[in-house]
Amino acid sequence: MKQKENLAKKRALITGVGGQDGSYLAEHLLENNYEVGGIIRRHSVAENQDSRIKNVSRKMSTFYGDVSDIPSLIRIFKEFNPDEIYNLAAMSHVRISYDVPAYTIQTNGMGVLNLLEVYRTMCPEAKFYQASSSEMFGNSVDEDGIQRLTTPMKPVSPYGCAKLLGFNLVRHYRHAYGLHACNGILFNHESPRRGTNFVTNKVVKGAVDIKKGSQENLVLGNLDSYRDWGHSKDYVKAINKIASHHIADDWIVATGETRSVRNLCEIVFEKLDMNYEDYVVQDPKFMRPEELKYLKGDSSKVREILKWKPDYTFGTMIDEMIDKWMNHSD
Ligand code: F7E
Repeated sequence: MKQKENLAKKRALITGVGGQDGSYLAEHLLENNYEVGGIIRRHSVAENQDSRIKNVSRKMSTFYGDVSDIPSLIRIFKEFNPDEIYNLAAMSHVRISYDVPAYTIQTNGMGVLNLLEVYRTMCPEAKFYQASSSEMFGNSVDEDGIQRLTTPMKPVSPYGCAKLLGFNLVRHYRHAYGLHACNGILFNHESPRRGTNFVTNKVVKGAVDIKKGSQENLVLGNLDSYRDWGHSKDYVKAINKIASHHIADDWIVATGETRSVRNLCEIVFEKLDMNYEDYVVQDPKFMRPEELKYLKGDSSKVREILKWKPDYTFGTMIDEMIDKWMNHSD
């Protein structure tokens, strides 16, 4: 009987499984009776390689590989033979993409092409999910202050340009070859697992360290950009719904609420009984050559058709992140 159940299990392969979303997605899929394979990149600090998937690494298969290394993809596809492929591998930091533009295009753009080709030639019956990003919109926004699937995409960073290449390749492969290839355009999503060089976790960790007396101030860049911030744990549920839906399509996942980095600081410091104005200082080194100023997404399609809705609010997400750093010791 057990063997029968195992045979029926869907096999999901996740690139970027060691990241914030990859780790939550692996947990979500395991809870939903998937067999999970994850591609991890070699890291010189061995402990960092799989630190986010420590809880689940024994329940899944992991493979060394890279989306820019086609032989590695061929080897992994042969061995794992996926039914669903989730491409979450990326150089995910927008500010850093201006420093390493070619690497960013190579990984976030050409990497998608590599993966699509291996998918098309080795397992075209599988379903494919591409982690597309609200960064593709750049400073384009509809008159009512919302980004939708019809809003023109005019990226303002190497990261956004590379993601737009990946997005278009996925649409092209879907139309040209009849593949089940989908895009999820995800707006910003955070969690206690977010890297501390992204603004939410940088602000939360910094404020907690100031509260504990181990840091004097918090150095940030632009305080006046607006973001639509959700929780990664909610968003990976949408990712799974998008990939496994019977129609391959493009979707937006967002909360529909927007707030400034300044307001994020206000809220986090207030929760810790402090005033951000006493501690936050700005340094041009954290500014971007071209800033994406405002994001607020229309996710009505994923809510109506796939019945997705987030469980976290902005407040409960920030509380969870504060808790992590309050109880953290180095
Ligand atoms: O910046 C401002 C910064 O780095 C948010 C990635 O997941 O979401 C993310 O990209 C805002 C920007 O995220 C600092 O200028 C101010 O306006 O947290 P972030 P992001 O660039 O929006 C999209 C959807 C993705 O796809 C990406 O992969 O905060 N900001 N001061 C700062 N940002 C950082 N990182 N550090 C600062 O000190």
